[in-house]
Formats: sequence, C-alpha cells, structure tokens
Amino acid sequence: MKSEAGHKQAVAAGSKMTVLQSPAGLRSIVSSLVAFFIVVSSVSLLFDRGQEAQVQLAVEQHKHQEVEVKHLPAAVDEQKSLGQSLRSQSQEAQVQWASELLDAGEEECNWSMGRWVYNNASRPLYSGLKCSFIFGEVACDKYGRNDTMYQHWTWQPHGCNLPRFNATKLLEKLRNKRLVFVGDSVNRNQWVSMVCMVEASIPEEHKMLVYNGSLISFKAFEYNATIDFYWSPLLLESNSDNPIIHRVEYRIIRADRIDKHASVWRDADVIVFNSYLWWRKQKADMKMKVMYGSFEDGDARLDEVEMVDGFKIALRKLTEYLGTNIDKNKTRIFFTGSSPAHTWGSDWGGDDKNKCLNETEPIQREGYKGATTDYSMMDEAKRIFEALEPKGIRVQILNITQLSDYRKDAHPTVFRRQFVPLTKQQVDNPSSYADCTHWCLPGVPDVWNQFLYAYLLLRK
Ligand SMILES: *[C@@H]1O[C@H](CO)[C@@H](O)[C@H](O)[C@H]1NC(C)=O
Ligand SMILES: *[C@@H]1O[C@H](CO)[C@@H](O)[C@H](O)[C@H]1NC(C)=O
Ligand SMILES: *[C@@H]1O[C@H](CO)[C@@H](O)[C@H](O)[C@H]1NC(C)=O
Ligand SMILES: *[C@@H]1O[C@H](CO)[C@@H](O)[C@H](O)[C@H]1NC(C)=O
Ligand SMILES: *[C@@H]1O[C@H](CO)[C@@H](O)[C@H](O)[C@H]1NC(C)=O
Ligand SMILES: *[C@@H]1O[C@H](CO)[C@@H](O)[C@H](O)[C@H]1NC(C)=O
Ligand SMILES: *[C@@H]1O[C@H](CO)[C@@H](O)[C@H](O)[C@H]1NC(C)=O
Ligand SMILES: *[C@@H]1O[C@H](CO)[C@@H](O)[C@H](O)[C@H]1NC(C)=O
Ligand SMILES: CC(=O)N[C@H]1CO[C@H](CO)[C@@H](O)[C@@H]1O
Repeated sequence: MKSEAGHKQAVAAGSKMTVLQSPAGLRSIVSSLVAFFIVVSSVSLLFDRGQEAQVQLAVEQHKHQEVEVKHLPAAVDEQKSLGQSLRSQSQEAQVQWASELLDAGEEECNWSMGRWVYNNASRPLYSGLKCSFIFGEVACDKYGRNDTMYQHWTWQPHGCNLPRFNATKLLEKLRNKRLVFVGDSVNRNQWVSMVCMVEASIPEEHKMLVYNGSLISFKAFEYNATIDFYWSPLLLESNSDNPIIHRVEYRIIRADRIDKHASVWRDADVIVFNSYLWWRKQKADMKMKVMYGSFEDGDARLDEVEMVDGFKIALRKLTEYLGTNIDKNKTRIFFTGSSPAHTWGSDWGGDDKNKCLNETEPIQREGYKGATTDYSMMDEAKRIFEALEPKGIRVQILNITQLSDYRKDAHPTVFRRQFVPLTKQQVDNPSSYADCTHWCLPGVPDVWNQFLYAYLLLRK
C-alpha cells in the first residue's frame, strides 16, 4: 500500500494553526494518522410531505479525529466495469456533428441548456478514491456506493461543446493568483471538486491543504496558485459563521455587517459565491432574524423577515460592498446558482420514503424542474447584481440549476462519512439519513467547475 505521509499535512487545532511537514523517510510507512477537523454536514429531515424539503446543514464539531489516510487504488478499475452496461445511442451521433457546433466561447451558446450523455470513455475526470483531498461527506465510492454509472455522464449543451478541461491550463491561468469559493457546504462541495480536478496533475510534494478556522486553502506551490474555500453560508455576518458549531434553526443575520468576511476574500483574483439552501424554509413559519446596529453601540434592533427577503438583504449588501471595494481590473466574480435537492421521490415517480436512494440514472425528461427547486432566487440574484453593471463590474452567474435538477442519481445518499461511516441502522433508514442535497464526487459539481473553467479561459 502506498503511503501519503510524504504530503505536507496541515493540522488545525482549535483556531491555532500548525503545519506539519512529514520527513521523506515516512513515505514507506503503511499509513499515516493525521488529526484534523472534519467539517461535516449532517442531514436531517424534519417534515411532513407537502412542506418544504430541506436539509439541515448542521455542521458539528469533530476535533482531533484520527483519520487513517490511505489509498485504495485497486478498487477503482474494478468498479468502473460495473458502470459499463449502459450506453447512450446518441453518443456516436454526437461525435459526428461536434465539429459543426459553435465554439463554446460564443455568447450565443447557453451552456445551461442541454442534456446528459453517458460516456464511459471521457468521464469521470478523476478518481474519487485517488483524490488525496476529497472529503468523506462526498466520497461516495469510498463509502460503499458500488454503482458507478453516476460518474460517467457528461453534460452536452445544445448547439456547442464545453471546452475540454485541462488542469495544467487552469493552473497556468491561476499562476500567482488566488481563487476563493465563498459560501455553504454545497459551495465546499464545488471547491472539493475543483481541488480533485487539478490535484492529480501536481506531484505529491508540491501541494498542500491548510485549515485555518473558516478558511481552507489548497496550495499548488509550483504555480503559487491558491484555491480556497471560505465558510460563510449567509454571506453576511451571522450566528452561523462558525463552520463547526452553529445554530441551525434560529438564524440571525447582521444586515450591515460583511467586512469581517469580505476582508478574507476581497483581494482574491477570482471569487465564486453561492447562497441558497440556508435561505430555504425548514418549516412553514420559519423566518429570518435580521439584526441592525449592534449591542456594543446600544442601537441594536431585531427584525424578522421572510427567508427569501433575508436573501435579498444579504445580496444587496454584498452588491453594495462589491461596488465600492472590488478592484474591477483584478477580480472576476461568479455566483453559483441554486443547487437542487432530490428529497421527494414522488417528484419523479419514485417513493418518498427512499428519497433518492438507489436512483441510478438521470431524469431524461427535458425541462424537468423539481417541485421544491426554487429557480426564482437565481433570477433575483441576477437582478440585484445588475446594479453593478454601470460601474463596469460583472457578476457572472454559473447557471447550473436545471442541469443539476436532472441528476437524481448523483447524491451521496447513505454512502458517505459523517464523523464515522453510517451505522447499519442508519443505512437502513434512508428517509432520515440519505443525503440527497450534496453531490458525489466525481460528479455534478465537476460540470459547474467546467463552466467556471470555460469562463476563465474563454469568455471575458
Ligand atoms: C438558467 O438556465 C435556464 C435553462 O437551463 C434558463 O431557463 C434560466 O432562465 C437561466 N436563469 C438565469 C438566471 O440565467
Ligand atoms: C464503455 O462501455 C462499452 C459498452 O458498454 C464497452 O464496450 C467499452 O469497453 C467501455 N469503455 C471503457 C473505456 O470503459
Ligand atoms: C459493494 O461491494 C462490496 C464488494 O463487492 C461489498 O462487500 C459491499 O457489500 C457492496 N456494497 C453495497 C452497498 O452493495
Ligand atoms: C493541457 O494543456 C497543456 C498546457 O497548455 C498542454 O501541454 C497539454 O498538452 C494539454 N493536455 C491535453 C490533454 O490537452
Ligand atoms: C503569489 O500569489 C499571491 C496571490 O495568491 C500573490 O499575491 C503573490 O504576489 C504571488 N507571488 C509572486 C512571487 O508572484
Ligand atoms: C489564520 O487566519 C487568521 C485570520 O482569520 C489570520 O490572522 C492568520 O494569519 C491565519 N493564519 C495562517 C497561518 O494563515
Ligand atoms: C483599471 O483599468 C482602467 C483602464 O485600463 C484604468 O483607467 C483604471 O485606472 C484602472 N483602475 C484601477 C483601480 O487600477
Ligand atoms: C436499494 O438497493 C439495494 C441493493 O440493490 C437493496 O438491497 C435495497 O433494498 C434497496 N433499497 C431500497 C430502499 O429500495
Ligand atoms: C433561455 C436563455 O437563457 N437564453 C439565452 C441564451 O443566451 C443568449 C445570449 O447570451 C441570451 O440572449 C438568451 O436569453
């Protein structure tokens, strides 16, 4: 077995940071034990049918967990063969007219409109089992998901091809630069995807992950490139800002406070925001508490608004901040659209009690929109960000909602690690324990990152 002890490992203990660099001699050791924080999203469902499907993104503390880091290389190819039973007839046809398609850089091509094509030759882009930095919450094949068809679908926009992803090209683009993902656990999912998409092309001793409170940094030394994730699920300062301990149901945002978060991301070269799930109602009467002023200044005032109005308050404040503080010559800004969940089987003719467990194929009906997917929040975001255009600042929306909505087959369900792998009882209880909100990797967020790649390399 191959050891990862040669990696430079970063270990966070409390808010203090230490970076451990393993001596080269350790490489022969069978496995290394590394203590670090694991930020895990626990999923629980509180409702009856008819109410909003929602996932609790409770992130719990798991300090100094002993994690055995090891490779499981042999299993990969074996599993791939399981996914080969299905092939899309349209695949050959696809290749033929590919040359006539528009260049993906053309504005006229809507990448968001298209279909999933099974392609076991070009997908997946990397191995989840081999990615050194994958998180247990989305490492489905590592935690027992044996059907791997979900890894072999490629997104085919109507009328053009997405550019082929090339990790080296992206790293070149990010040379001496910093890309930061800012948001919730779904955005962390996209960040992990991006790290896995590039890390295989970087030798072991030239990359590192550093944990520092709400910030996790991936560094590619040769390029002096940094790919960060910063936890900030409501974008504004809130009582959910601790990535480890926070209240889930009783949420308070501070309407006029964003500077503390912004100081972490404002100087980045590329920023990818998201914010969606945390504004969804978990109960019919759920409201967002909004605090103005501060206790320190004696002018604190607490308001209560509809969740979606809280979203607008946050985005307007973000927009105002970007308009006055961002160096538009330097920083490119993206906003990843709403990521749909597949919590209600009856939406696509399945069984509610299984959620999305055992789903193995995408929904094929063109234009399918999940009943609980809110497309309007993304339109709202687009409208709010348009206020920046007169200033020459553009926030590009990665419009991934529809393509993701088709992928009922692509969630971790019970094949994931939540502190420890799920128990037998939990596995047997999908209605409580199946995660149909986050995405298995390799998988759907890889396509979101292909959009990002295409923007960074092809479109202004
Ligand atoms: C996103 O793309 C879908 C098609 O997939 C389109 O209907 C929708 O209007 C787009 N939304 C935004 C905000 O661009
Ligand atoms: C893809 O699947 C087809 C049939 O399903 C199989 O013949 C082919 O060998 C597979 N290709 C790869 C690269 O696995
Ligand atoms: C996956 O395959 C392994 C090895 O064949 C088997 O032990 C395990 O039970 C399977 N898991 C599931 C969920 O079917
Ligand atoms: C990826 O890009 C690099 C640098 O431009 C190039 O040398 C390499 O051939 C590309 N790889 C593929 C598979 O196209
Ligand atoms: C390394 O990258 C950072 C951005 O992450 C940049 O500020 C710095 O100037 C770069 N160093 C060199 C030597 O270019
Ligand atoms: C960790 O983050 C804090 C601010 O959040 C910063 O002051 C400190 O320098 C960071 N530590 C390292 C080692 O990057
Ligand atoms: C941004 O670029 C424009 C045109 O090149 C230049 O006029 C302007 O001074 C630059 N702004 C900053 C803040 O560097
Ligand atoms: C899911 O599939 C497995 C293996 O095929 C089967 O044992 C299990 O009963 C199925 N679960 C549900 C809820 O249908
Ligand atoms: C449906 C849709 O989003 N159509 C858009 C495709 O892209 C063109 C050019 O960017 C837009 O004008 C369309 O509205």
